[in-house]
Amino acid sequence: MNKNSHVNKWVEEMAALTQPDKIVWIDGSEEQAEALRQEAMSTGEIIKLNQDLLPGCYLHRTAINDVARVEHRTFICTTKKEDAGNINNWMAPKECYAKLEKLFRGSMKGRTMYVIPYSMGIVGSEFAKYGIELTDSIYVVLNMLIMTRVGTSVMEALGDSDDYVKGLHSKADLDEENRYICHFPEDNAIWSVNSGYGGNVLLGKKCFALRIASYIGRKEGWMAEHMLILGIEYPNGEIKYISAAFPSACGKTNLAMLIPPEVYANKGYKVWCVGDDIAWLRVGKDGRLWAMNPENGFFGVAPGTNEKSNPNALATTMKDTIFTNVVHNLDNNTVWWEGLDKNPPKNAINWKGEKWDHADGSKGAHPNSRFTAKAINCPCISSEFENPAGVPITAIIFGGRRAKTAPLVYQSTSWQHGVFVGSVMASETTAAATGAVGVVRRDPMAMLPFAGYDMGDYFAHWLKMGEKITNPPKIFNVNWFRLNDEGQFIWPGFGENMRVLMWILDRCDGKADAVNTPIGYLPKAEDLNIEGLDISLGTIKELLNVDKDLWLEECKGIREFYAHVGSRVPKALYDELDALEARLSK
Ligand code: GTP
Ligand code: SPV
Ligand code: MN
Repeated sequence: MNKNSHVNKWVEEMAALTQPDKIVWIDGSEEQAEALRQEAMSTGEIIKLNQDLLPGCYLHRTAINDVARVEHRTFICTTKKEDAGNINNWMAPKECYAKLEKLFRGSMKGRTMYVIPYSMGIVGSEFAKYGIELTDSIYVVLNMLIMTRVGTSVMEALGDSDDYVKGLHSKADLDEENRYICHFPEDNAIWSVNSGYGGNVLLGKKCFALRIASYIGRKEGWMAEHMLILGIEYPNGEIKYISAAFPSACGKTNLAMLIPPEVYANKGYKVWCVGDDIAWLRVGKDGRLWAMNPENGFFGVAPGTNEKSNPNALATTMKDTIFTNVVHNLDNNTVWWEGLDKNPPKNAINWKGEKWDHADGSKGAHPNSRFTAKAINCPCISSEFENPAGVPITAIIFGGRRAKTAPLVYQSTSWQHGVFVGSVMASETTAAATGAVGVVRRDPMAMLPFAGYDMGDYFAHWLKMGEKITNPPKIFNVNWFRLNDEGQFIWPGFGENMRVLMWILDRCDGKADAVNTPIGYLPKAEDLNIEGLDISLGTIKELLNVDKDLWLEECKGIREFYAHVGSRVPKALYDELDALEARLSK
């Protein structure tokens, strides 16, 4: 089917290892996709949902021990251990290949190997990067068809080149004890075995577009970040773009698709989504930082998505969507999840495939259940979504889930200080990865599980990028998740977050005032627009409170974290830490 001898040779080698019964090349056509859906339905791998209510939509359930990314089984395999750094799990490439070859040997016997040529970015464009994923899972094929640009056009764009990411995936027997997600940045290769869950197996996403791409980006002078990209349109038609890095399940999809509250909507403000999870950022000829979304769809968290919190995401999932690990409503053959509405279905199957009665108090959908939906089906998709150059970024936002400590918003005082703010981010863990939920951990730039090389070098790369951007975005930090003493969220969040974004853009425009505090610039409480909100000025002051003792404690934690990251943490960041501590101690 193709003329690229590098690709043919590699596919042959991998087939010799995994021994599939047959090999099928994915061409990107609807006919082929439909035939695969039919096959997956016949085996129960996917269930066709009510086509009147949810046209083109299907339900899939993963194995119950395979519902999230497995960070402890994710490896960066560089020749030198130092290059992977202290934060990443490391194995020597030779050792890792040998170990995984045993698991892959014959793993596709009796199965089909699908060859998926895909592009991250617009096929044929300057910044696009190509990958080929070999997989024995139709579910993976169907998801990749939504999440990336797939098919014959990618092979044409690749031509005779061997510059593509070689991804090998097999479900094998889904053995948790032998589950490995391994990256070989020096070989442009990813091997994933014994999982069938999203981030572990849709190799274009976290594995390529973040881990491998961050490694390539460092060499080539650009950045691959765990960031949403959104545009805010002013009543005069001008659009300003923001990118924001929050850890997994901390609100990127929600912010990227936000609906302006009435105070802004009535004046003609609009919000456009360019991306909800990953941004590739480059310095443009104009000296600004430009961001593009390499993906073609959304792999979004289902629970909590509803008509009020994120109507745009909900609308996006009304057609051509694969739902994973949600509740199956047997009465009308649709889906449900916690937080969709207050009417859990009576006649239902839970994410484990069992008859489910919500009255027993158990969750029907897995907390990390997801929808895979096409970006073009999103009502607020940006007109720049398909622009290969991306969009110019005015502000970068970092944020996480912090019950106390971090205020609603603050601004860094320089690029270097902003990089410091990003590097010390911390957040409570969520269901997006296996392990304990709700534990505060450092998650620099929301990249802790995704940097493809040493974290200290990664910080240095951020600082170096700052030197190249003559007109850099301003850097901010937000926290939508502050809790009161009763454990409730103080800030209403979701669409109301636009009020904070407007202060941020006003700051970038030199239009808003600020208070200079030890941690950075904070809004004056009166300067946040709370018109139409049932919230007092006193509450805003509480949200903006900076507790010096908590922050001094924080500094200790940061010092420990930097020590753990290791010797490559740039001195400039230690200078920032010393200066912060000095300001707090005054
Ligand atoms: P990944 O896809 O894992 O990278 O997650 P994400 O960062 O895109 O997070 P998402 O927008 O899917 O939100 C995750 C959860 O946080 C959902 O249950 C949301 O309902 C909830 N959430 C999002 N934004 C807010 C907010 O502003 N306030 C509160 N309280 N919850 C929010
Ligand atoms: C995340 O966990 O940050 C996700 C979902 O966006 S996954 O694709 O599983 O990584
Ligand atoms: Mn994510």
